[in-house]
Amino acid sequence: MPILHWSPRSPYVRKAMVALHEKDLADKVETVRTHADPMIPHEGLMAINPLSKIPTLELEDGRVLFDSHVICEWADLESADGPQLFPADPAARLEAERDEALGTGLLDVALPWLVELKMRPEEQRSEQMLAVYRTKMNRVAHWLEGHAARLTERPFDIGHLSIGVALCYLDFRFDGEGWREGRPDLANWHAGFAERPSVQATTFRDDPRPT
Ligand SMILES: N[C@@H](CCC(=O)N[C@@H](CS)C(=O)NCC(=O)O)C(=O)O
Repeated sequence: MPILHWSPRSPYVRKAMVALHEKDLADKVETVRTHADPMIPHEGLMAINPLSKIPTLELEDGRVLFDSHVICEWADLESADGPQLFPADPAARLEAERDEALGTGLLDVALPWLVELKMRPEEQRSEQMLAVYRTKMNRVAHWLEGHAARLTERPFDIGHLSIGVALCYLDFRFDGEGWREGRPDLANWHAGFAERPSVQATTFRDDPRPT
C-alpha cells in the first residue's frame, strides 16, 4: 500500500486527503503520522523528501511524490472515480490550476503568519510581516468574493479543493480574522464545500505531536 506522511494539523496534507477521498482512494493509502517542524528538519523524512515537508507519498514501486499538487494529480490519474480534479480541456485546466495556486498561495501566507505568531519569541516578532500577512489574506478573500459565482457554476476541480481547504484552515487557525465578513457569496459557496463527505472526513485537529 502507498504510504502518506500525514498530520491532521497540516492544510497541505488535508488537500491531499480530500483529493484521496474524492477519488475513492483514501482506503488504499496508509497514513503515517509525521511531524514536519519548520524549525527542525526531519532526518527520516529528508531521506525521501529533501524539503522535509508533508504531504509526502511513498508509492509501492519506490517512487516518492511531493508536494500536495503532485499527490492530487497522482490521485486523479490513479482513479477514474469521483470528479476529474484536473480538467482535460486546456482552458478549464488553466483556470483550475490558477485557483489551486491561489488556495495554496493563501496557505503559503497563513503558515508563516502562524509561525510568526505562535512559534517566534514575542521580541522577535515582526509587526510589519504580521500586517503583510493580514493584508494578503484580506486581498485573497476579496478576490474570491468577486469570483464566487464562477466557483459556484463550474464543476468541482482542484481549484475548488485547494481554495476550500485554505478557507477551512483560516477557520481552524485564524477564526478571529473573520474572512466571511462582507463576503456573502464566498461564505455561501464555502458552506456547500464544507458539506462534501471528503471535507467532513478530513477535519483539522490538534492531536498530540509524535515524539
Ligand atoms: N508546497 C508544499 C507545502 C508543504 C508544507 O509546507 N507542509 C508543511 C506542513 S503544513 C511542512 O511540512 N512544513 C515543514 C517545513 O516547512 O519544514 C505542498 O503543497 O505540499
